[in-house]
Amino acid sequence: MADVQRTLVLLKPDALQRDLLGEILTRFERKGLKIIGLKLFQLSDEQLNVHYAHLAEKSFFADLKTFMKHTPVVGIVLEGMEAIAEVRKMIGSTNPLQADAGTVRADFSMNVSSNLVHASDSVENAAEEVKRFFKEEELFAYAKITDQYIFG
Ligand code: IDP
Ligand code: MG
Repeated sequence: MADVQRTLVLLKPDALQRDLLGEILTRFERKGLKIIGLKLFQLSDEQLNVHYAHLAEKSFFADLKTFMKHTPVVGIVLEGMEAIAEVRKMIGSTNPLQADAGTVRADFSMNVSSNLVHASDSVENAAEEVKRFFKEEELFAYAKITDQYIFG
């Protein structure tokens, strides 16, 4: 049985600068993923230290944090069946040059350090990341008349 899951997406400053916010959000909408949370906000150094803690020892860590603070980012919480793996599939591999055609990163980027989008990669990380960037009152559970067609 497929689980209904929530996952955290960030549209990075390069997506904002390149006017790709709507294009990327549209792909998730078309898939049938439900937008549970959505906002524009500025990332802090403290948030990035936690969010990218697994990369703290990398040579590109400082540049990554600077890049992520260039402009506000769009935070999105999406709900859907197996949403965590499905959204990772839709965004493609970390390095756009290795991402499959048809994914966001392959279709719109050629550079690992400006790969347009973040998405949670596990059940545990999704739960932590949703909490990291969204307050409880910023998340919405609601019915859509299309739920029966999308969720079965
Ligand atoms: P992910 O975004 O696909 O989950 P992670 O390994 O978690 O990939 O890396 C987080 C982000 O750090 C990447 O999306 C990318 O922006 C940046 N990054 C990862 N590897 C490199 C690299 O080798 N050079 C520059 N930036 C990198
Ligand atoms: Mg990651």
